[in-house]
Amino acid sequence: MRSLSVPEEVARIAEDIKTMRIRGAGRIARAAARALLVAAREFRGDNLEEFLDYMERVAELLVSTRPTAVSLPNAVQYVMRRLRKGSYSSVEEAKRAVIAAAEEFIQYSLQAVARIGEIGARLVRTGDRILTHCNSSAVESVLRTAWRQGKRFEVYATETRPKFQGYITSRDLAEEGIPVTLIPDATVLKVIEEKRITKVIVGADTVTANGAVVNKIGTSQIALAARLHRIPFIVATETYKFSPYTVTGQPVEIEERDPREVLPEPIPGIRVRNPAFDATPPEYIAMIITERGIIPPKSAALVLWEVFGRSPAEKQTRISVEEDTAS
Ligand code: RUB
Repeated sequence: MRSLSVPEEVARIAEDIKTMRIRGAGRIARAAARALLVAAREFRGDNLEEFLDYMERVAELLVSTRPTAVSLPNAVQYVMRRLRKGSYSSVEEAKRAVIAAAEEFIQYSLQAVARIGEIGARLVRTGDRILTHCNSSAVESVLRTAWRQGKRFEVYATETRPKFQGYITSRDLAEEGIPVTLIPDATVLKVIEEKRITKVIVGADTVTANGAVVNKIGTSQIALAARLHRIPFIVATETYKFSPYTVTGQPVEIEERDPREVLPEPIPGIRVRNPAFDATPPEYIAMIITERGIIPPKSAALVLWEVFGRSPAEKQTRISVEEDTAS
């Protein structure tokens, strides 16, 4: 473990991603790009080698904050690849490359979420009863766009234990005027049966090369319930959540979070498991809405080819952070 001094805002972003004050795969990616931008902007010195080494270490720090959402390393690699590929005569020039790439990524990401909204809204019909899980900006974009187009439907949002992101979804949708019902996670099958849910739409943290979707824990159970009742299970996700690492067979690491999120006070003799994500196999997924269009999950490899080309997935190492407000 090597330690690293970074500007306060960079340390705060890293900490906020770790502690989930910044959460959701898209937001995490944009925050990481922003952190690289700030790190570059605030770098003091004129030694190019030092700057390049420093940026690599900031990149490693950011990637080590949460393991599952591939949007994080993809955002970081997007910026860092630009830096690595260029040839610079000064630190200022190299800084400009980082800043431009980070701004470009953030802009692309925001536009992608809006585009997913437009494309996904075409699938929403008046009279739909849509079930969603956790809190996804991409899903919210679909629902908000459809609602603003005048379609009238209702949403069932799971609480999403143990961190209750379903409350964020419920509040956001209610603010838009969309009728929303908050339900405990364990009621999904009953609600699907009783309320005759017409579609499930969820977001993604990672899409693998074979079209499996890694999303908030509980997603795969909902997919099973949807399959049982022949309801389309739909995923809304930006293409930077497709994982180039899985092309070479690297498994997706499922984050195991603090047991205290489940059981705040330990009880002797009781063990707690708290995996934060699970994988839904492609067979259970009707379609994936991306900013480039709607694809069947089996076409995930084609998206990866189109978005990432042949570039080999680079492995990141972990380092610890030391806040240095003076830098
Ligand atoms: C969030 C989660 C979301 C995806 C997609 O998990 O699983 O469904 O990240 O979200 P956590 P978005 O709260 O643990 O980060 O569409 O906003 O990227």
